[in-house]
Amino acid sequence: MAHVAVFMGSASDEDLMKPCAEVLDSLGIDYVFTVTSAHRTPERTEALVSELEAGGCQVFICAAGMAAHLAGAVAARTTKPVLGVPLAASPLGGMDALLATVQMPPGFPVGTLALDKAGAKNAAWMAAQILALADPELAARLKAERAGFLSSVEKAAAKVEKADAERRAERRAKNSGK
Ligand code: RP5
Repeated sequence: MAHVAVFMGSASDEDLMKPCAEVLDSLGIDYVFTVTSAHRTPERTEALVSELEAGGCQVFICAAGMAAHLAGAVAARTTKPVLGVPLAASPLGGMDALLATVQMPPGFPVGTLALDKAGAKNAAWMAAQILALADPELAARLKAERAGFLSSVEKAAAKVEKADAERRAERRAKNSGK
């Protein structure tokens, strides 16, 4: 059963949204990953929301560029949480999609993430955090992932500090020989 739906406005959005699927996979979350457009296929969008919601979908992630109304159109049809990922798909660099996604009228919120791949990843993390409210196993997995982030930063810090110490030692040796 898919707990999360990932909708994109166009197949041209797929590359930017693959990282979202990767995070969901890494957390063992079942999801649907598909294309549907607020403007070009409004009936398909409406039918997908109804079908997936009836099948147990808990969170909708919607990514689109340009006049990005997909997340808003989905939010109009469900009271499940809707997360929006604005994509930079026009000469306006994503500002168009950001404003279209974030500026929802009261009562129809879209939790808007960052642009492009960063937002794609965080939409998946946010969806996982929402699901984890009612899933203690997933909550434990999220905590473990956080521990992984901590250790990767610590490793990176140790590497940077070591390289810096070596460069300083080299400079000191050079300067003392002058
Ligand atoms: C939006 O328009 C899509 O989400 C995409 O980002 C952009 C361009 O779509 P295509 O013309 O490539 O289908 O609706």
